[in-house]
Amino acid sequence: DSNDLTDIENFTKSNYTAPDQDLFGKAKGMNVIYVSMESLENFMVDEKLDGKYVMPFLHNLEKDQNTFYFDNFFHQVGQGKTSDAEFMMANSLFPLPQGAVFTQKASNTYQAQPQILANNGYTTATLHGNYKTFWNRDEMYKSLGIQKFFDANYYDMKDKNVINYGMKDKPMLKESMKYLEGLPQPFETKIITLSNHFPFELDKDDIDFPAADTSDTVVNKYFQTAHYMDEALEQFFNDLKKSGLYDNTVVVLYGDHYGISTNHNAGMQQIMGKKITAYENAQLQRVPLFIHVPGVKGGIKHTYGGEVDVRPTVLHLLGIDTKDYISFGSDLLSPEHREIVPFRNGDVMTPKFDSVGGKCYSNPDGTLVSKDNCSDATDFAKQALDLSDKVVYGDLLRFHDVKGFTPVDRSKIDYNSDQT
Ligand code: GP9
Ligand code: MN
Repeated sequence: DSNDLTDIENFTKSNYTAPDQDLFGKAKGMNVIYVSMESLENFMVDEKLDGKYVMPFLHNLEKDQNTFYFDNFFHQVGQGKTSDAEFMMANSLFPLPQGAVFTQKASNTYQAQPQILANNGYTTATLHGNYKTFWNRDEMYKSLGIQKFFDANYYDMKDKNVINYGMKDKPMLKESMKYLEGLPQPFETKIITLSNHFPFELDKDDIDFPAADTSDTVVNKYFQTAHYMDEALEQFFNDLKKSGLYDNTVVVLYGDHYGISTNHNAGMQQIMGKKITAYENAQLQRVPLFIHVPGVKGGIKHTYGGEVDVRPTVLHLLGIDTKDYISFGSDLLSPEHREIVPFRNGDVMTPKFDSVGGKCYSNPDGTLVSKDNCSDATDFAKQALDLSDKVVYGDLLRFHDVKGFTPVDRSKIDYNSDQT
């Protein structure tokens, strides 16, 4: 009810952190392309096999002068996996404790980033080489204000181009260029990659990197699909440069969630050279986040954050104030950014202490310490998750007006008509 909404606004307002004034609006009017990098864990970005980087393109992007790279950035997904990550990026709300919010709460009212940007003259779209009903995307996307959806029907799904869940990353990103070039600017798009998805299958012709040499073939093949994705991303950046889009587009690349589950701890132990304890497994929930902003000096950032923090970060770069929106995350580039990262399972990561499975560890050495050390973080996380769940379960944004924001009219969005 509306009392809940008052509590929620009090909480999110008191946790709002003002943007860095030198960065606010630095990307005003630029296009934005999000790339969801399937199952990519952060350790892979600096990982070598036989003396060669598995992902040389992403590894070099860390040091690109216009790129912010976050190396203490965590996924926060629940059972909705890729779709939960999409939900956080768009709404700065947490996904649900059980099930996928995309399937359970697709007809709620949201004040999502695509609709916020549509209100600012942007065209909004998603491109993905799988069919539009997967994860109920064709329903949820309308509620988020995503105007166009280029799904598998827009791609050449011949046998040679398809594996596992859908289109392979290289042909998919290649074919996506014509759709991106055809969009009215400025646009905000998201491209969801697929090839680096469990169980990490590739056709022989697509393999040009060795498998790792552990006792677990899933872990071993992960190195090959990650390498394939890296080559696909390099090809994509080169195509963006050729098209001219590169110079007026912010590109946000993020790992959607972990790739290797705890079923494969034995193999991971051989990669990491240490036992994968509960504490170490929590450390492995880091995913890479890169934000390339033309003309802006980037850098490697050690700030702790998570997927729920990306919306205010990007909106502030675009010069859009977020004070009046309900956000459970905070701007990663704000000097006041709050470094508490709740996981959907209740674990919490901070620079000094991590709460994992109800135990408190000092970070980064992983020694067990008294729970008092974690209580500020766990209290905050519990409150944030509970209040976010109230928003989603109660569909409370129905009652939340933001001055100047026009809500989505779902009847105006139709993914069955020609999207080009
Ligand atoms: C399917 C793709 C993979 O369309 O997004 O989903 P996941 O299994 O990672 O949630
Ligand atoms: Mn995924």
